Order: sequence, then structure tokens, then C-alpha cells
Amino acid sequence: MPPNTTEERCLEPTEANFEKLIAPQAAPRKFQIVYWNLLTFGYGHIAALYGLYLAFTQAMWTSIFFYCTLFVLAMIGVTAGAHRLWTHRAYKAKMPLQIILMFMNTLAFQNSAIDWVRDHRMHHRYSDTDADPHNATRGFFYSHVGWLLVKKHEEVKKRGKFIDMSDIYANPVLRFQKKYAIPFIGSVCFLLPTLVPVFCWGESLKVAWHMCLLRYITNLNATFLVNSAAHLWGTKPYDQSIKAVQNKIVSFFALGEGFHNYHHVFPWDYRTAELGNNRLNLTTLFIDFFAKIGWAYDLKTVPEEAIESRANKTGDGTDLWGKIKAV
Ligand code: ST9
Ligand code: ZN
Ligand code: ZN
Repeated sequence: MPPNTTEERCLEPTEANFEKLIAPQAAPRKFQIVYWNLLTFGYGHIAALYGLYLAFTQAMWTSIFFYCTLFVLAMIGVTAGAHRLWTHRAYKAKMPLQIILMFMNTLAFQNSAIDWVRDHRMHHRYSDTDADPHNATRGFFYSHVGWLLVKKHEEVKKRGKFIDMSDIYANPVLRFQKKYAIPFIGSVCFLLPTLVPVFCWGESLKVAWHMCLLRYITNLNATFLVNSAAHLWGTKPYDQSIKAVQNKIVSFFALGEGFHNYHHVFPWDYRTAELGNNRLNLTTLFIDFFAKIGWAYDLKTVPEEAIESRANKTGDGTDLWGKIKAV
């Protein structure tokens, strides 16, 4: 039951009243900057820009193809793995697929998948409030990357204690990833992607390192757009009372994750989009392929009538492609 009285909104979080809570929205706060993150993100972005210059001027074609492939694999590790499988349980995956996804997710390095899931469950439970780790009511920069440069809001930590993570903590594949995070992420995300082009086809170390960072930083920004742009600019065919929107450009870069108004209304749908949006939804095609060979199963969807009825009740009158619906 959503909270509806002021009294309920002000309740202190406890297990008993957890379901009744919402958090305050963008209350004034003092930011505590984490300088190490500022430094690493700053260096990463400058190095990625240099990598882009090298990609146009010095890189071998094989390297360009290699890093583009890594971009797609890493993105699917986030979208099909951390997001649709582990956070939302929108489908189930057999052990070999879980292991593949865990490797692809490690290539993306967006913290451990365990921490990612915890933040993302908070994002859905407390969307656009101070208990949402990337609260979009604080603007584009904060929801895009600013939230990773400062200490988290106390509301996130306080209310986060009551988010159910039992399924995630019991998952041996995710526990392994977190336990060996530093050497594992270091090798899979940075070391191997730099050394493979150097030793396998003779790319220069300078080009390989900077393009490795270009690939990583591009993956990060494509994901961040879901939290920023897809909470700010676009249409709301399913629920106009929330901030999440449909944004096709984000869907293109984030392999199908920009149909965000739909996703916030029906988070358990493994497609994160209404049928027909498969054109910009490589992640769905990936899951469908593994469903065909039996490694993905119990794929959850929402019946067309339920989607239409919800759109008619709470949508803004646009269709899934952003056009005004004919009456
Ligand atoms: C990166 C970004 O990792 C990853 C996120 C990407 C965004 C995903 C969004 C997806 C959007 C939508 C879906 C689409 C799908 C994908 C599309 C794909 C295209 N609940 O965090 P700490 C508590 S960037 C409950 O250190 P600080 C907890 O007790 C890559 N409790 O807070 C915790 O202790 P422990 C590199 C929570 O000190 C304690 O607080 N990564 C929660 O304020 C301390 O936690 C980096 O650079 C919660 N949600 O620091 C690292 N959160 O963990 C970036 C916290 O022991 N992060 N607690 O249980 C950091 O350095 C820090 O987290 C910080 C905050 C500085 C931001
Ligand atoms: Zn969202
Ligand atoms: Zn989600």
C-alpha cells in the first residue's frame, strides 16, 4: 500500500511500517564530495576523449571492432544481467547463463552486481525522492553522475536496510563476483581488454589503453543516461504522474532500456518495453535467444489488455513511439 497521510510519510523506517514509507523529495542538503571519485572519473573521461582521437587517427580496424564488441557485451551484462535478471527477476537463468552474464557484467564494472541491485531496487522503491540513490529531482548532472561523486543521502542508507536482498545474497555467482571484485574487475574490465589487442594483433599499448577506457566510459555514460535523460525528457504513455519517460535515443545507446515510463510501471516485464519496441531492444533479442536453447526460462510479460487499460487510465495520450494516439 502506498503511503497517503503526512503522518505515514514521516514515519521512521522499521520493518513493520516499511511498506507505508516514502522519503522526502530533494530536501536541502550539504554535499560531501568524494575526491577520489572526482579524480578517477575526471581522468577516465579525459583519457576516453584521447582514446576517441586515437580511434580516428591511429587505431587498427581490428581494435575498433574488438572494443565495439566489448561495448555490446558489457552493456548486455548490465541490462540482461544486473537489471532484468538480478534486480527485477523478470526471467530465470540457468547456471551457465548466470556465469556468462556475471562475466559480461564484470566487463561493465558498475560496482559489484550486488551493490548495483541494491541501488536499483531502492531506485524503484523510492523513485525521485531522497531515498533514490540517483534522485532525478536534483537535476540532470546529479542523476547522471553527480550522485557517484558525493556521499549517499542518509535516507538511502536508512531506508535501504529494509530492502529485500535475500535472493541476491544467496546467489553464489554474485557472491563470487563481490568477493574477488578487485582482481576480477581489474583483469576482466581493464587488463585483458588492453593486452589482447597488443599481443594478438600488434596494437600499440597507448592506443589499446586509451581505447579500453573509451569503451568503459562510453558504457558508463550510456547507462547513466537511463537515470538522467530517461527521467527528464520524453513522453509518458503509461503513467504521467511519474518522472520516468520514454526516450528513444537512450534506448538506442542502452540497448532497449530507454522505454523507461513503461519500465517503471511494469518493472517485472523482461522486455522492459511494450511488444513492438524490439527494434531498439537488443537485450530482449539476447534473452529470447537463450530462451530458445532453454537457458533462460519463466520470461514474464504483461498482457496487452492490461497495458492498454493502464495507458488509457494514467497515460499522457501518446503511443509507444511518442505520437499522439488517434481517438
Ligand atoms: C558505477 C555506477 O559503479 C553504477 C551504477 C550505474 C547506474 C545504474 C542505474 C541503472 C538504471 C536503470 C536501468 C537500466 C539498465 C541499464 C542500462 C544499461 C545501459 N541500500 O555506497 P557506499 C549503505 S560507476 C542500502 O560506500 P557512501 C550500506 O550500509 C563505476 N544500503 O556509500 C553501505 O555499506 P555496505 C565505478 C545502502 O560512503 C554503506 O551505506 N564505481 C545503499 O555514501 C556505504 O555505502 C565507482 O566509482 C543502498 N542502496 O559512498 C564507485 N547504499 O556496502 C562509485 C549504501 O558495506 N561509488 N548503503 O553494505 C562510490 O564510490 C560510493 O558508493 C559513493 C557513496 C561515493 C557514491
Ligand atoms: Zn528509473
Ligand atoms: Zn529497473
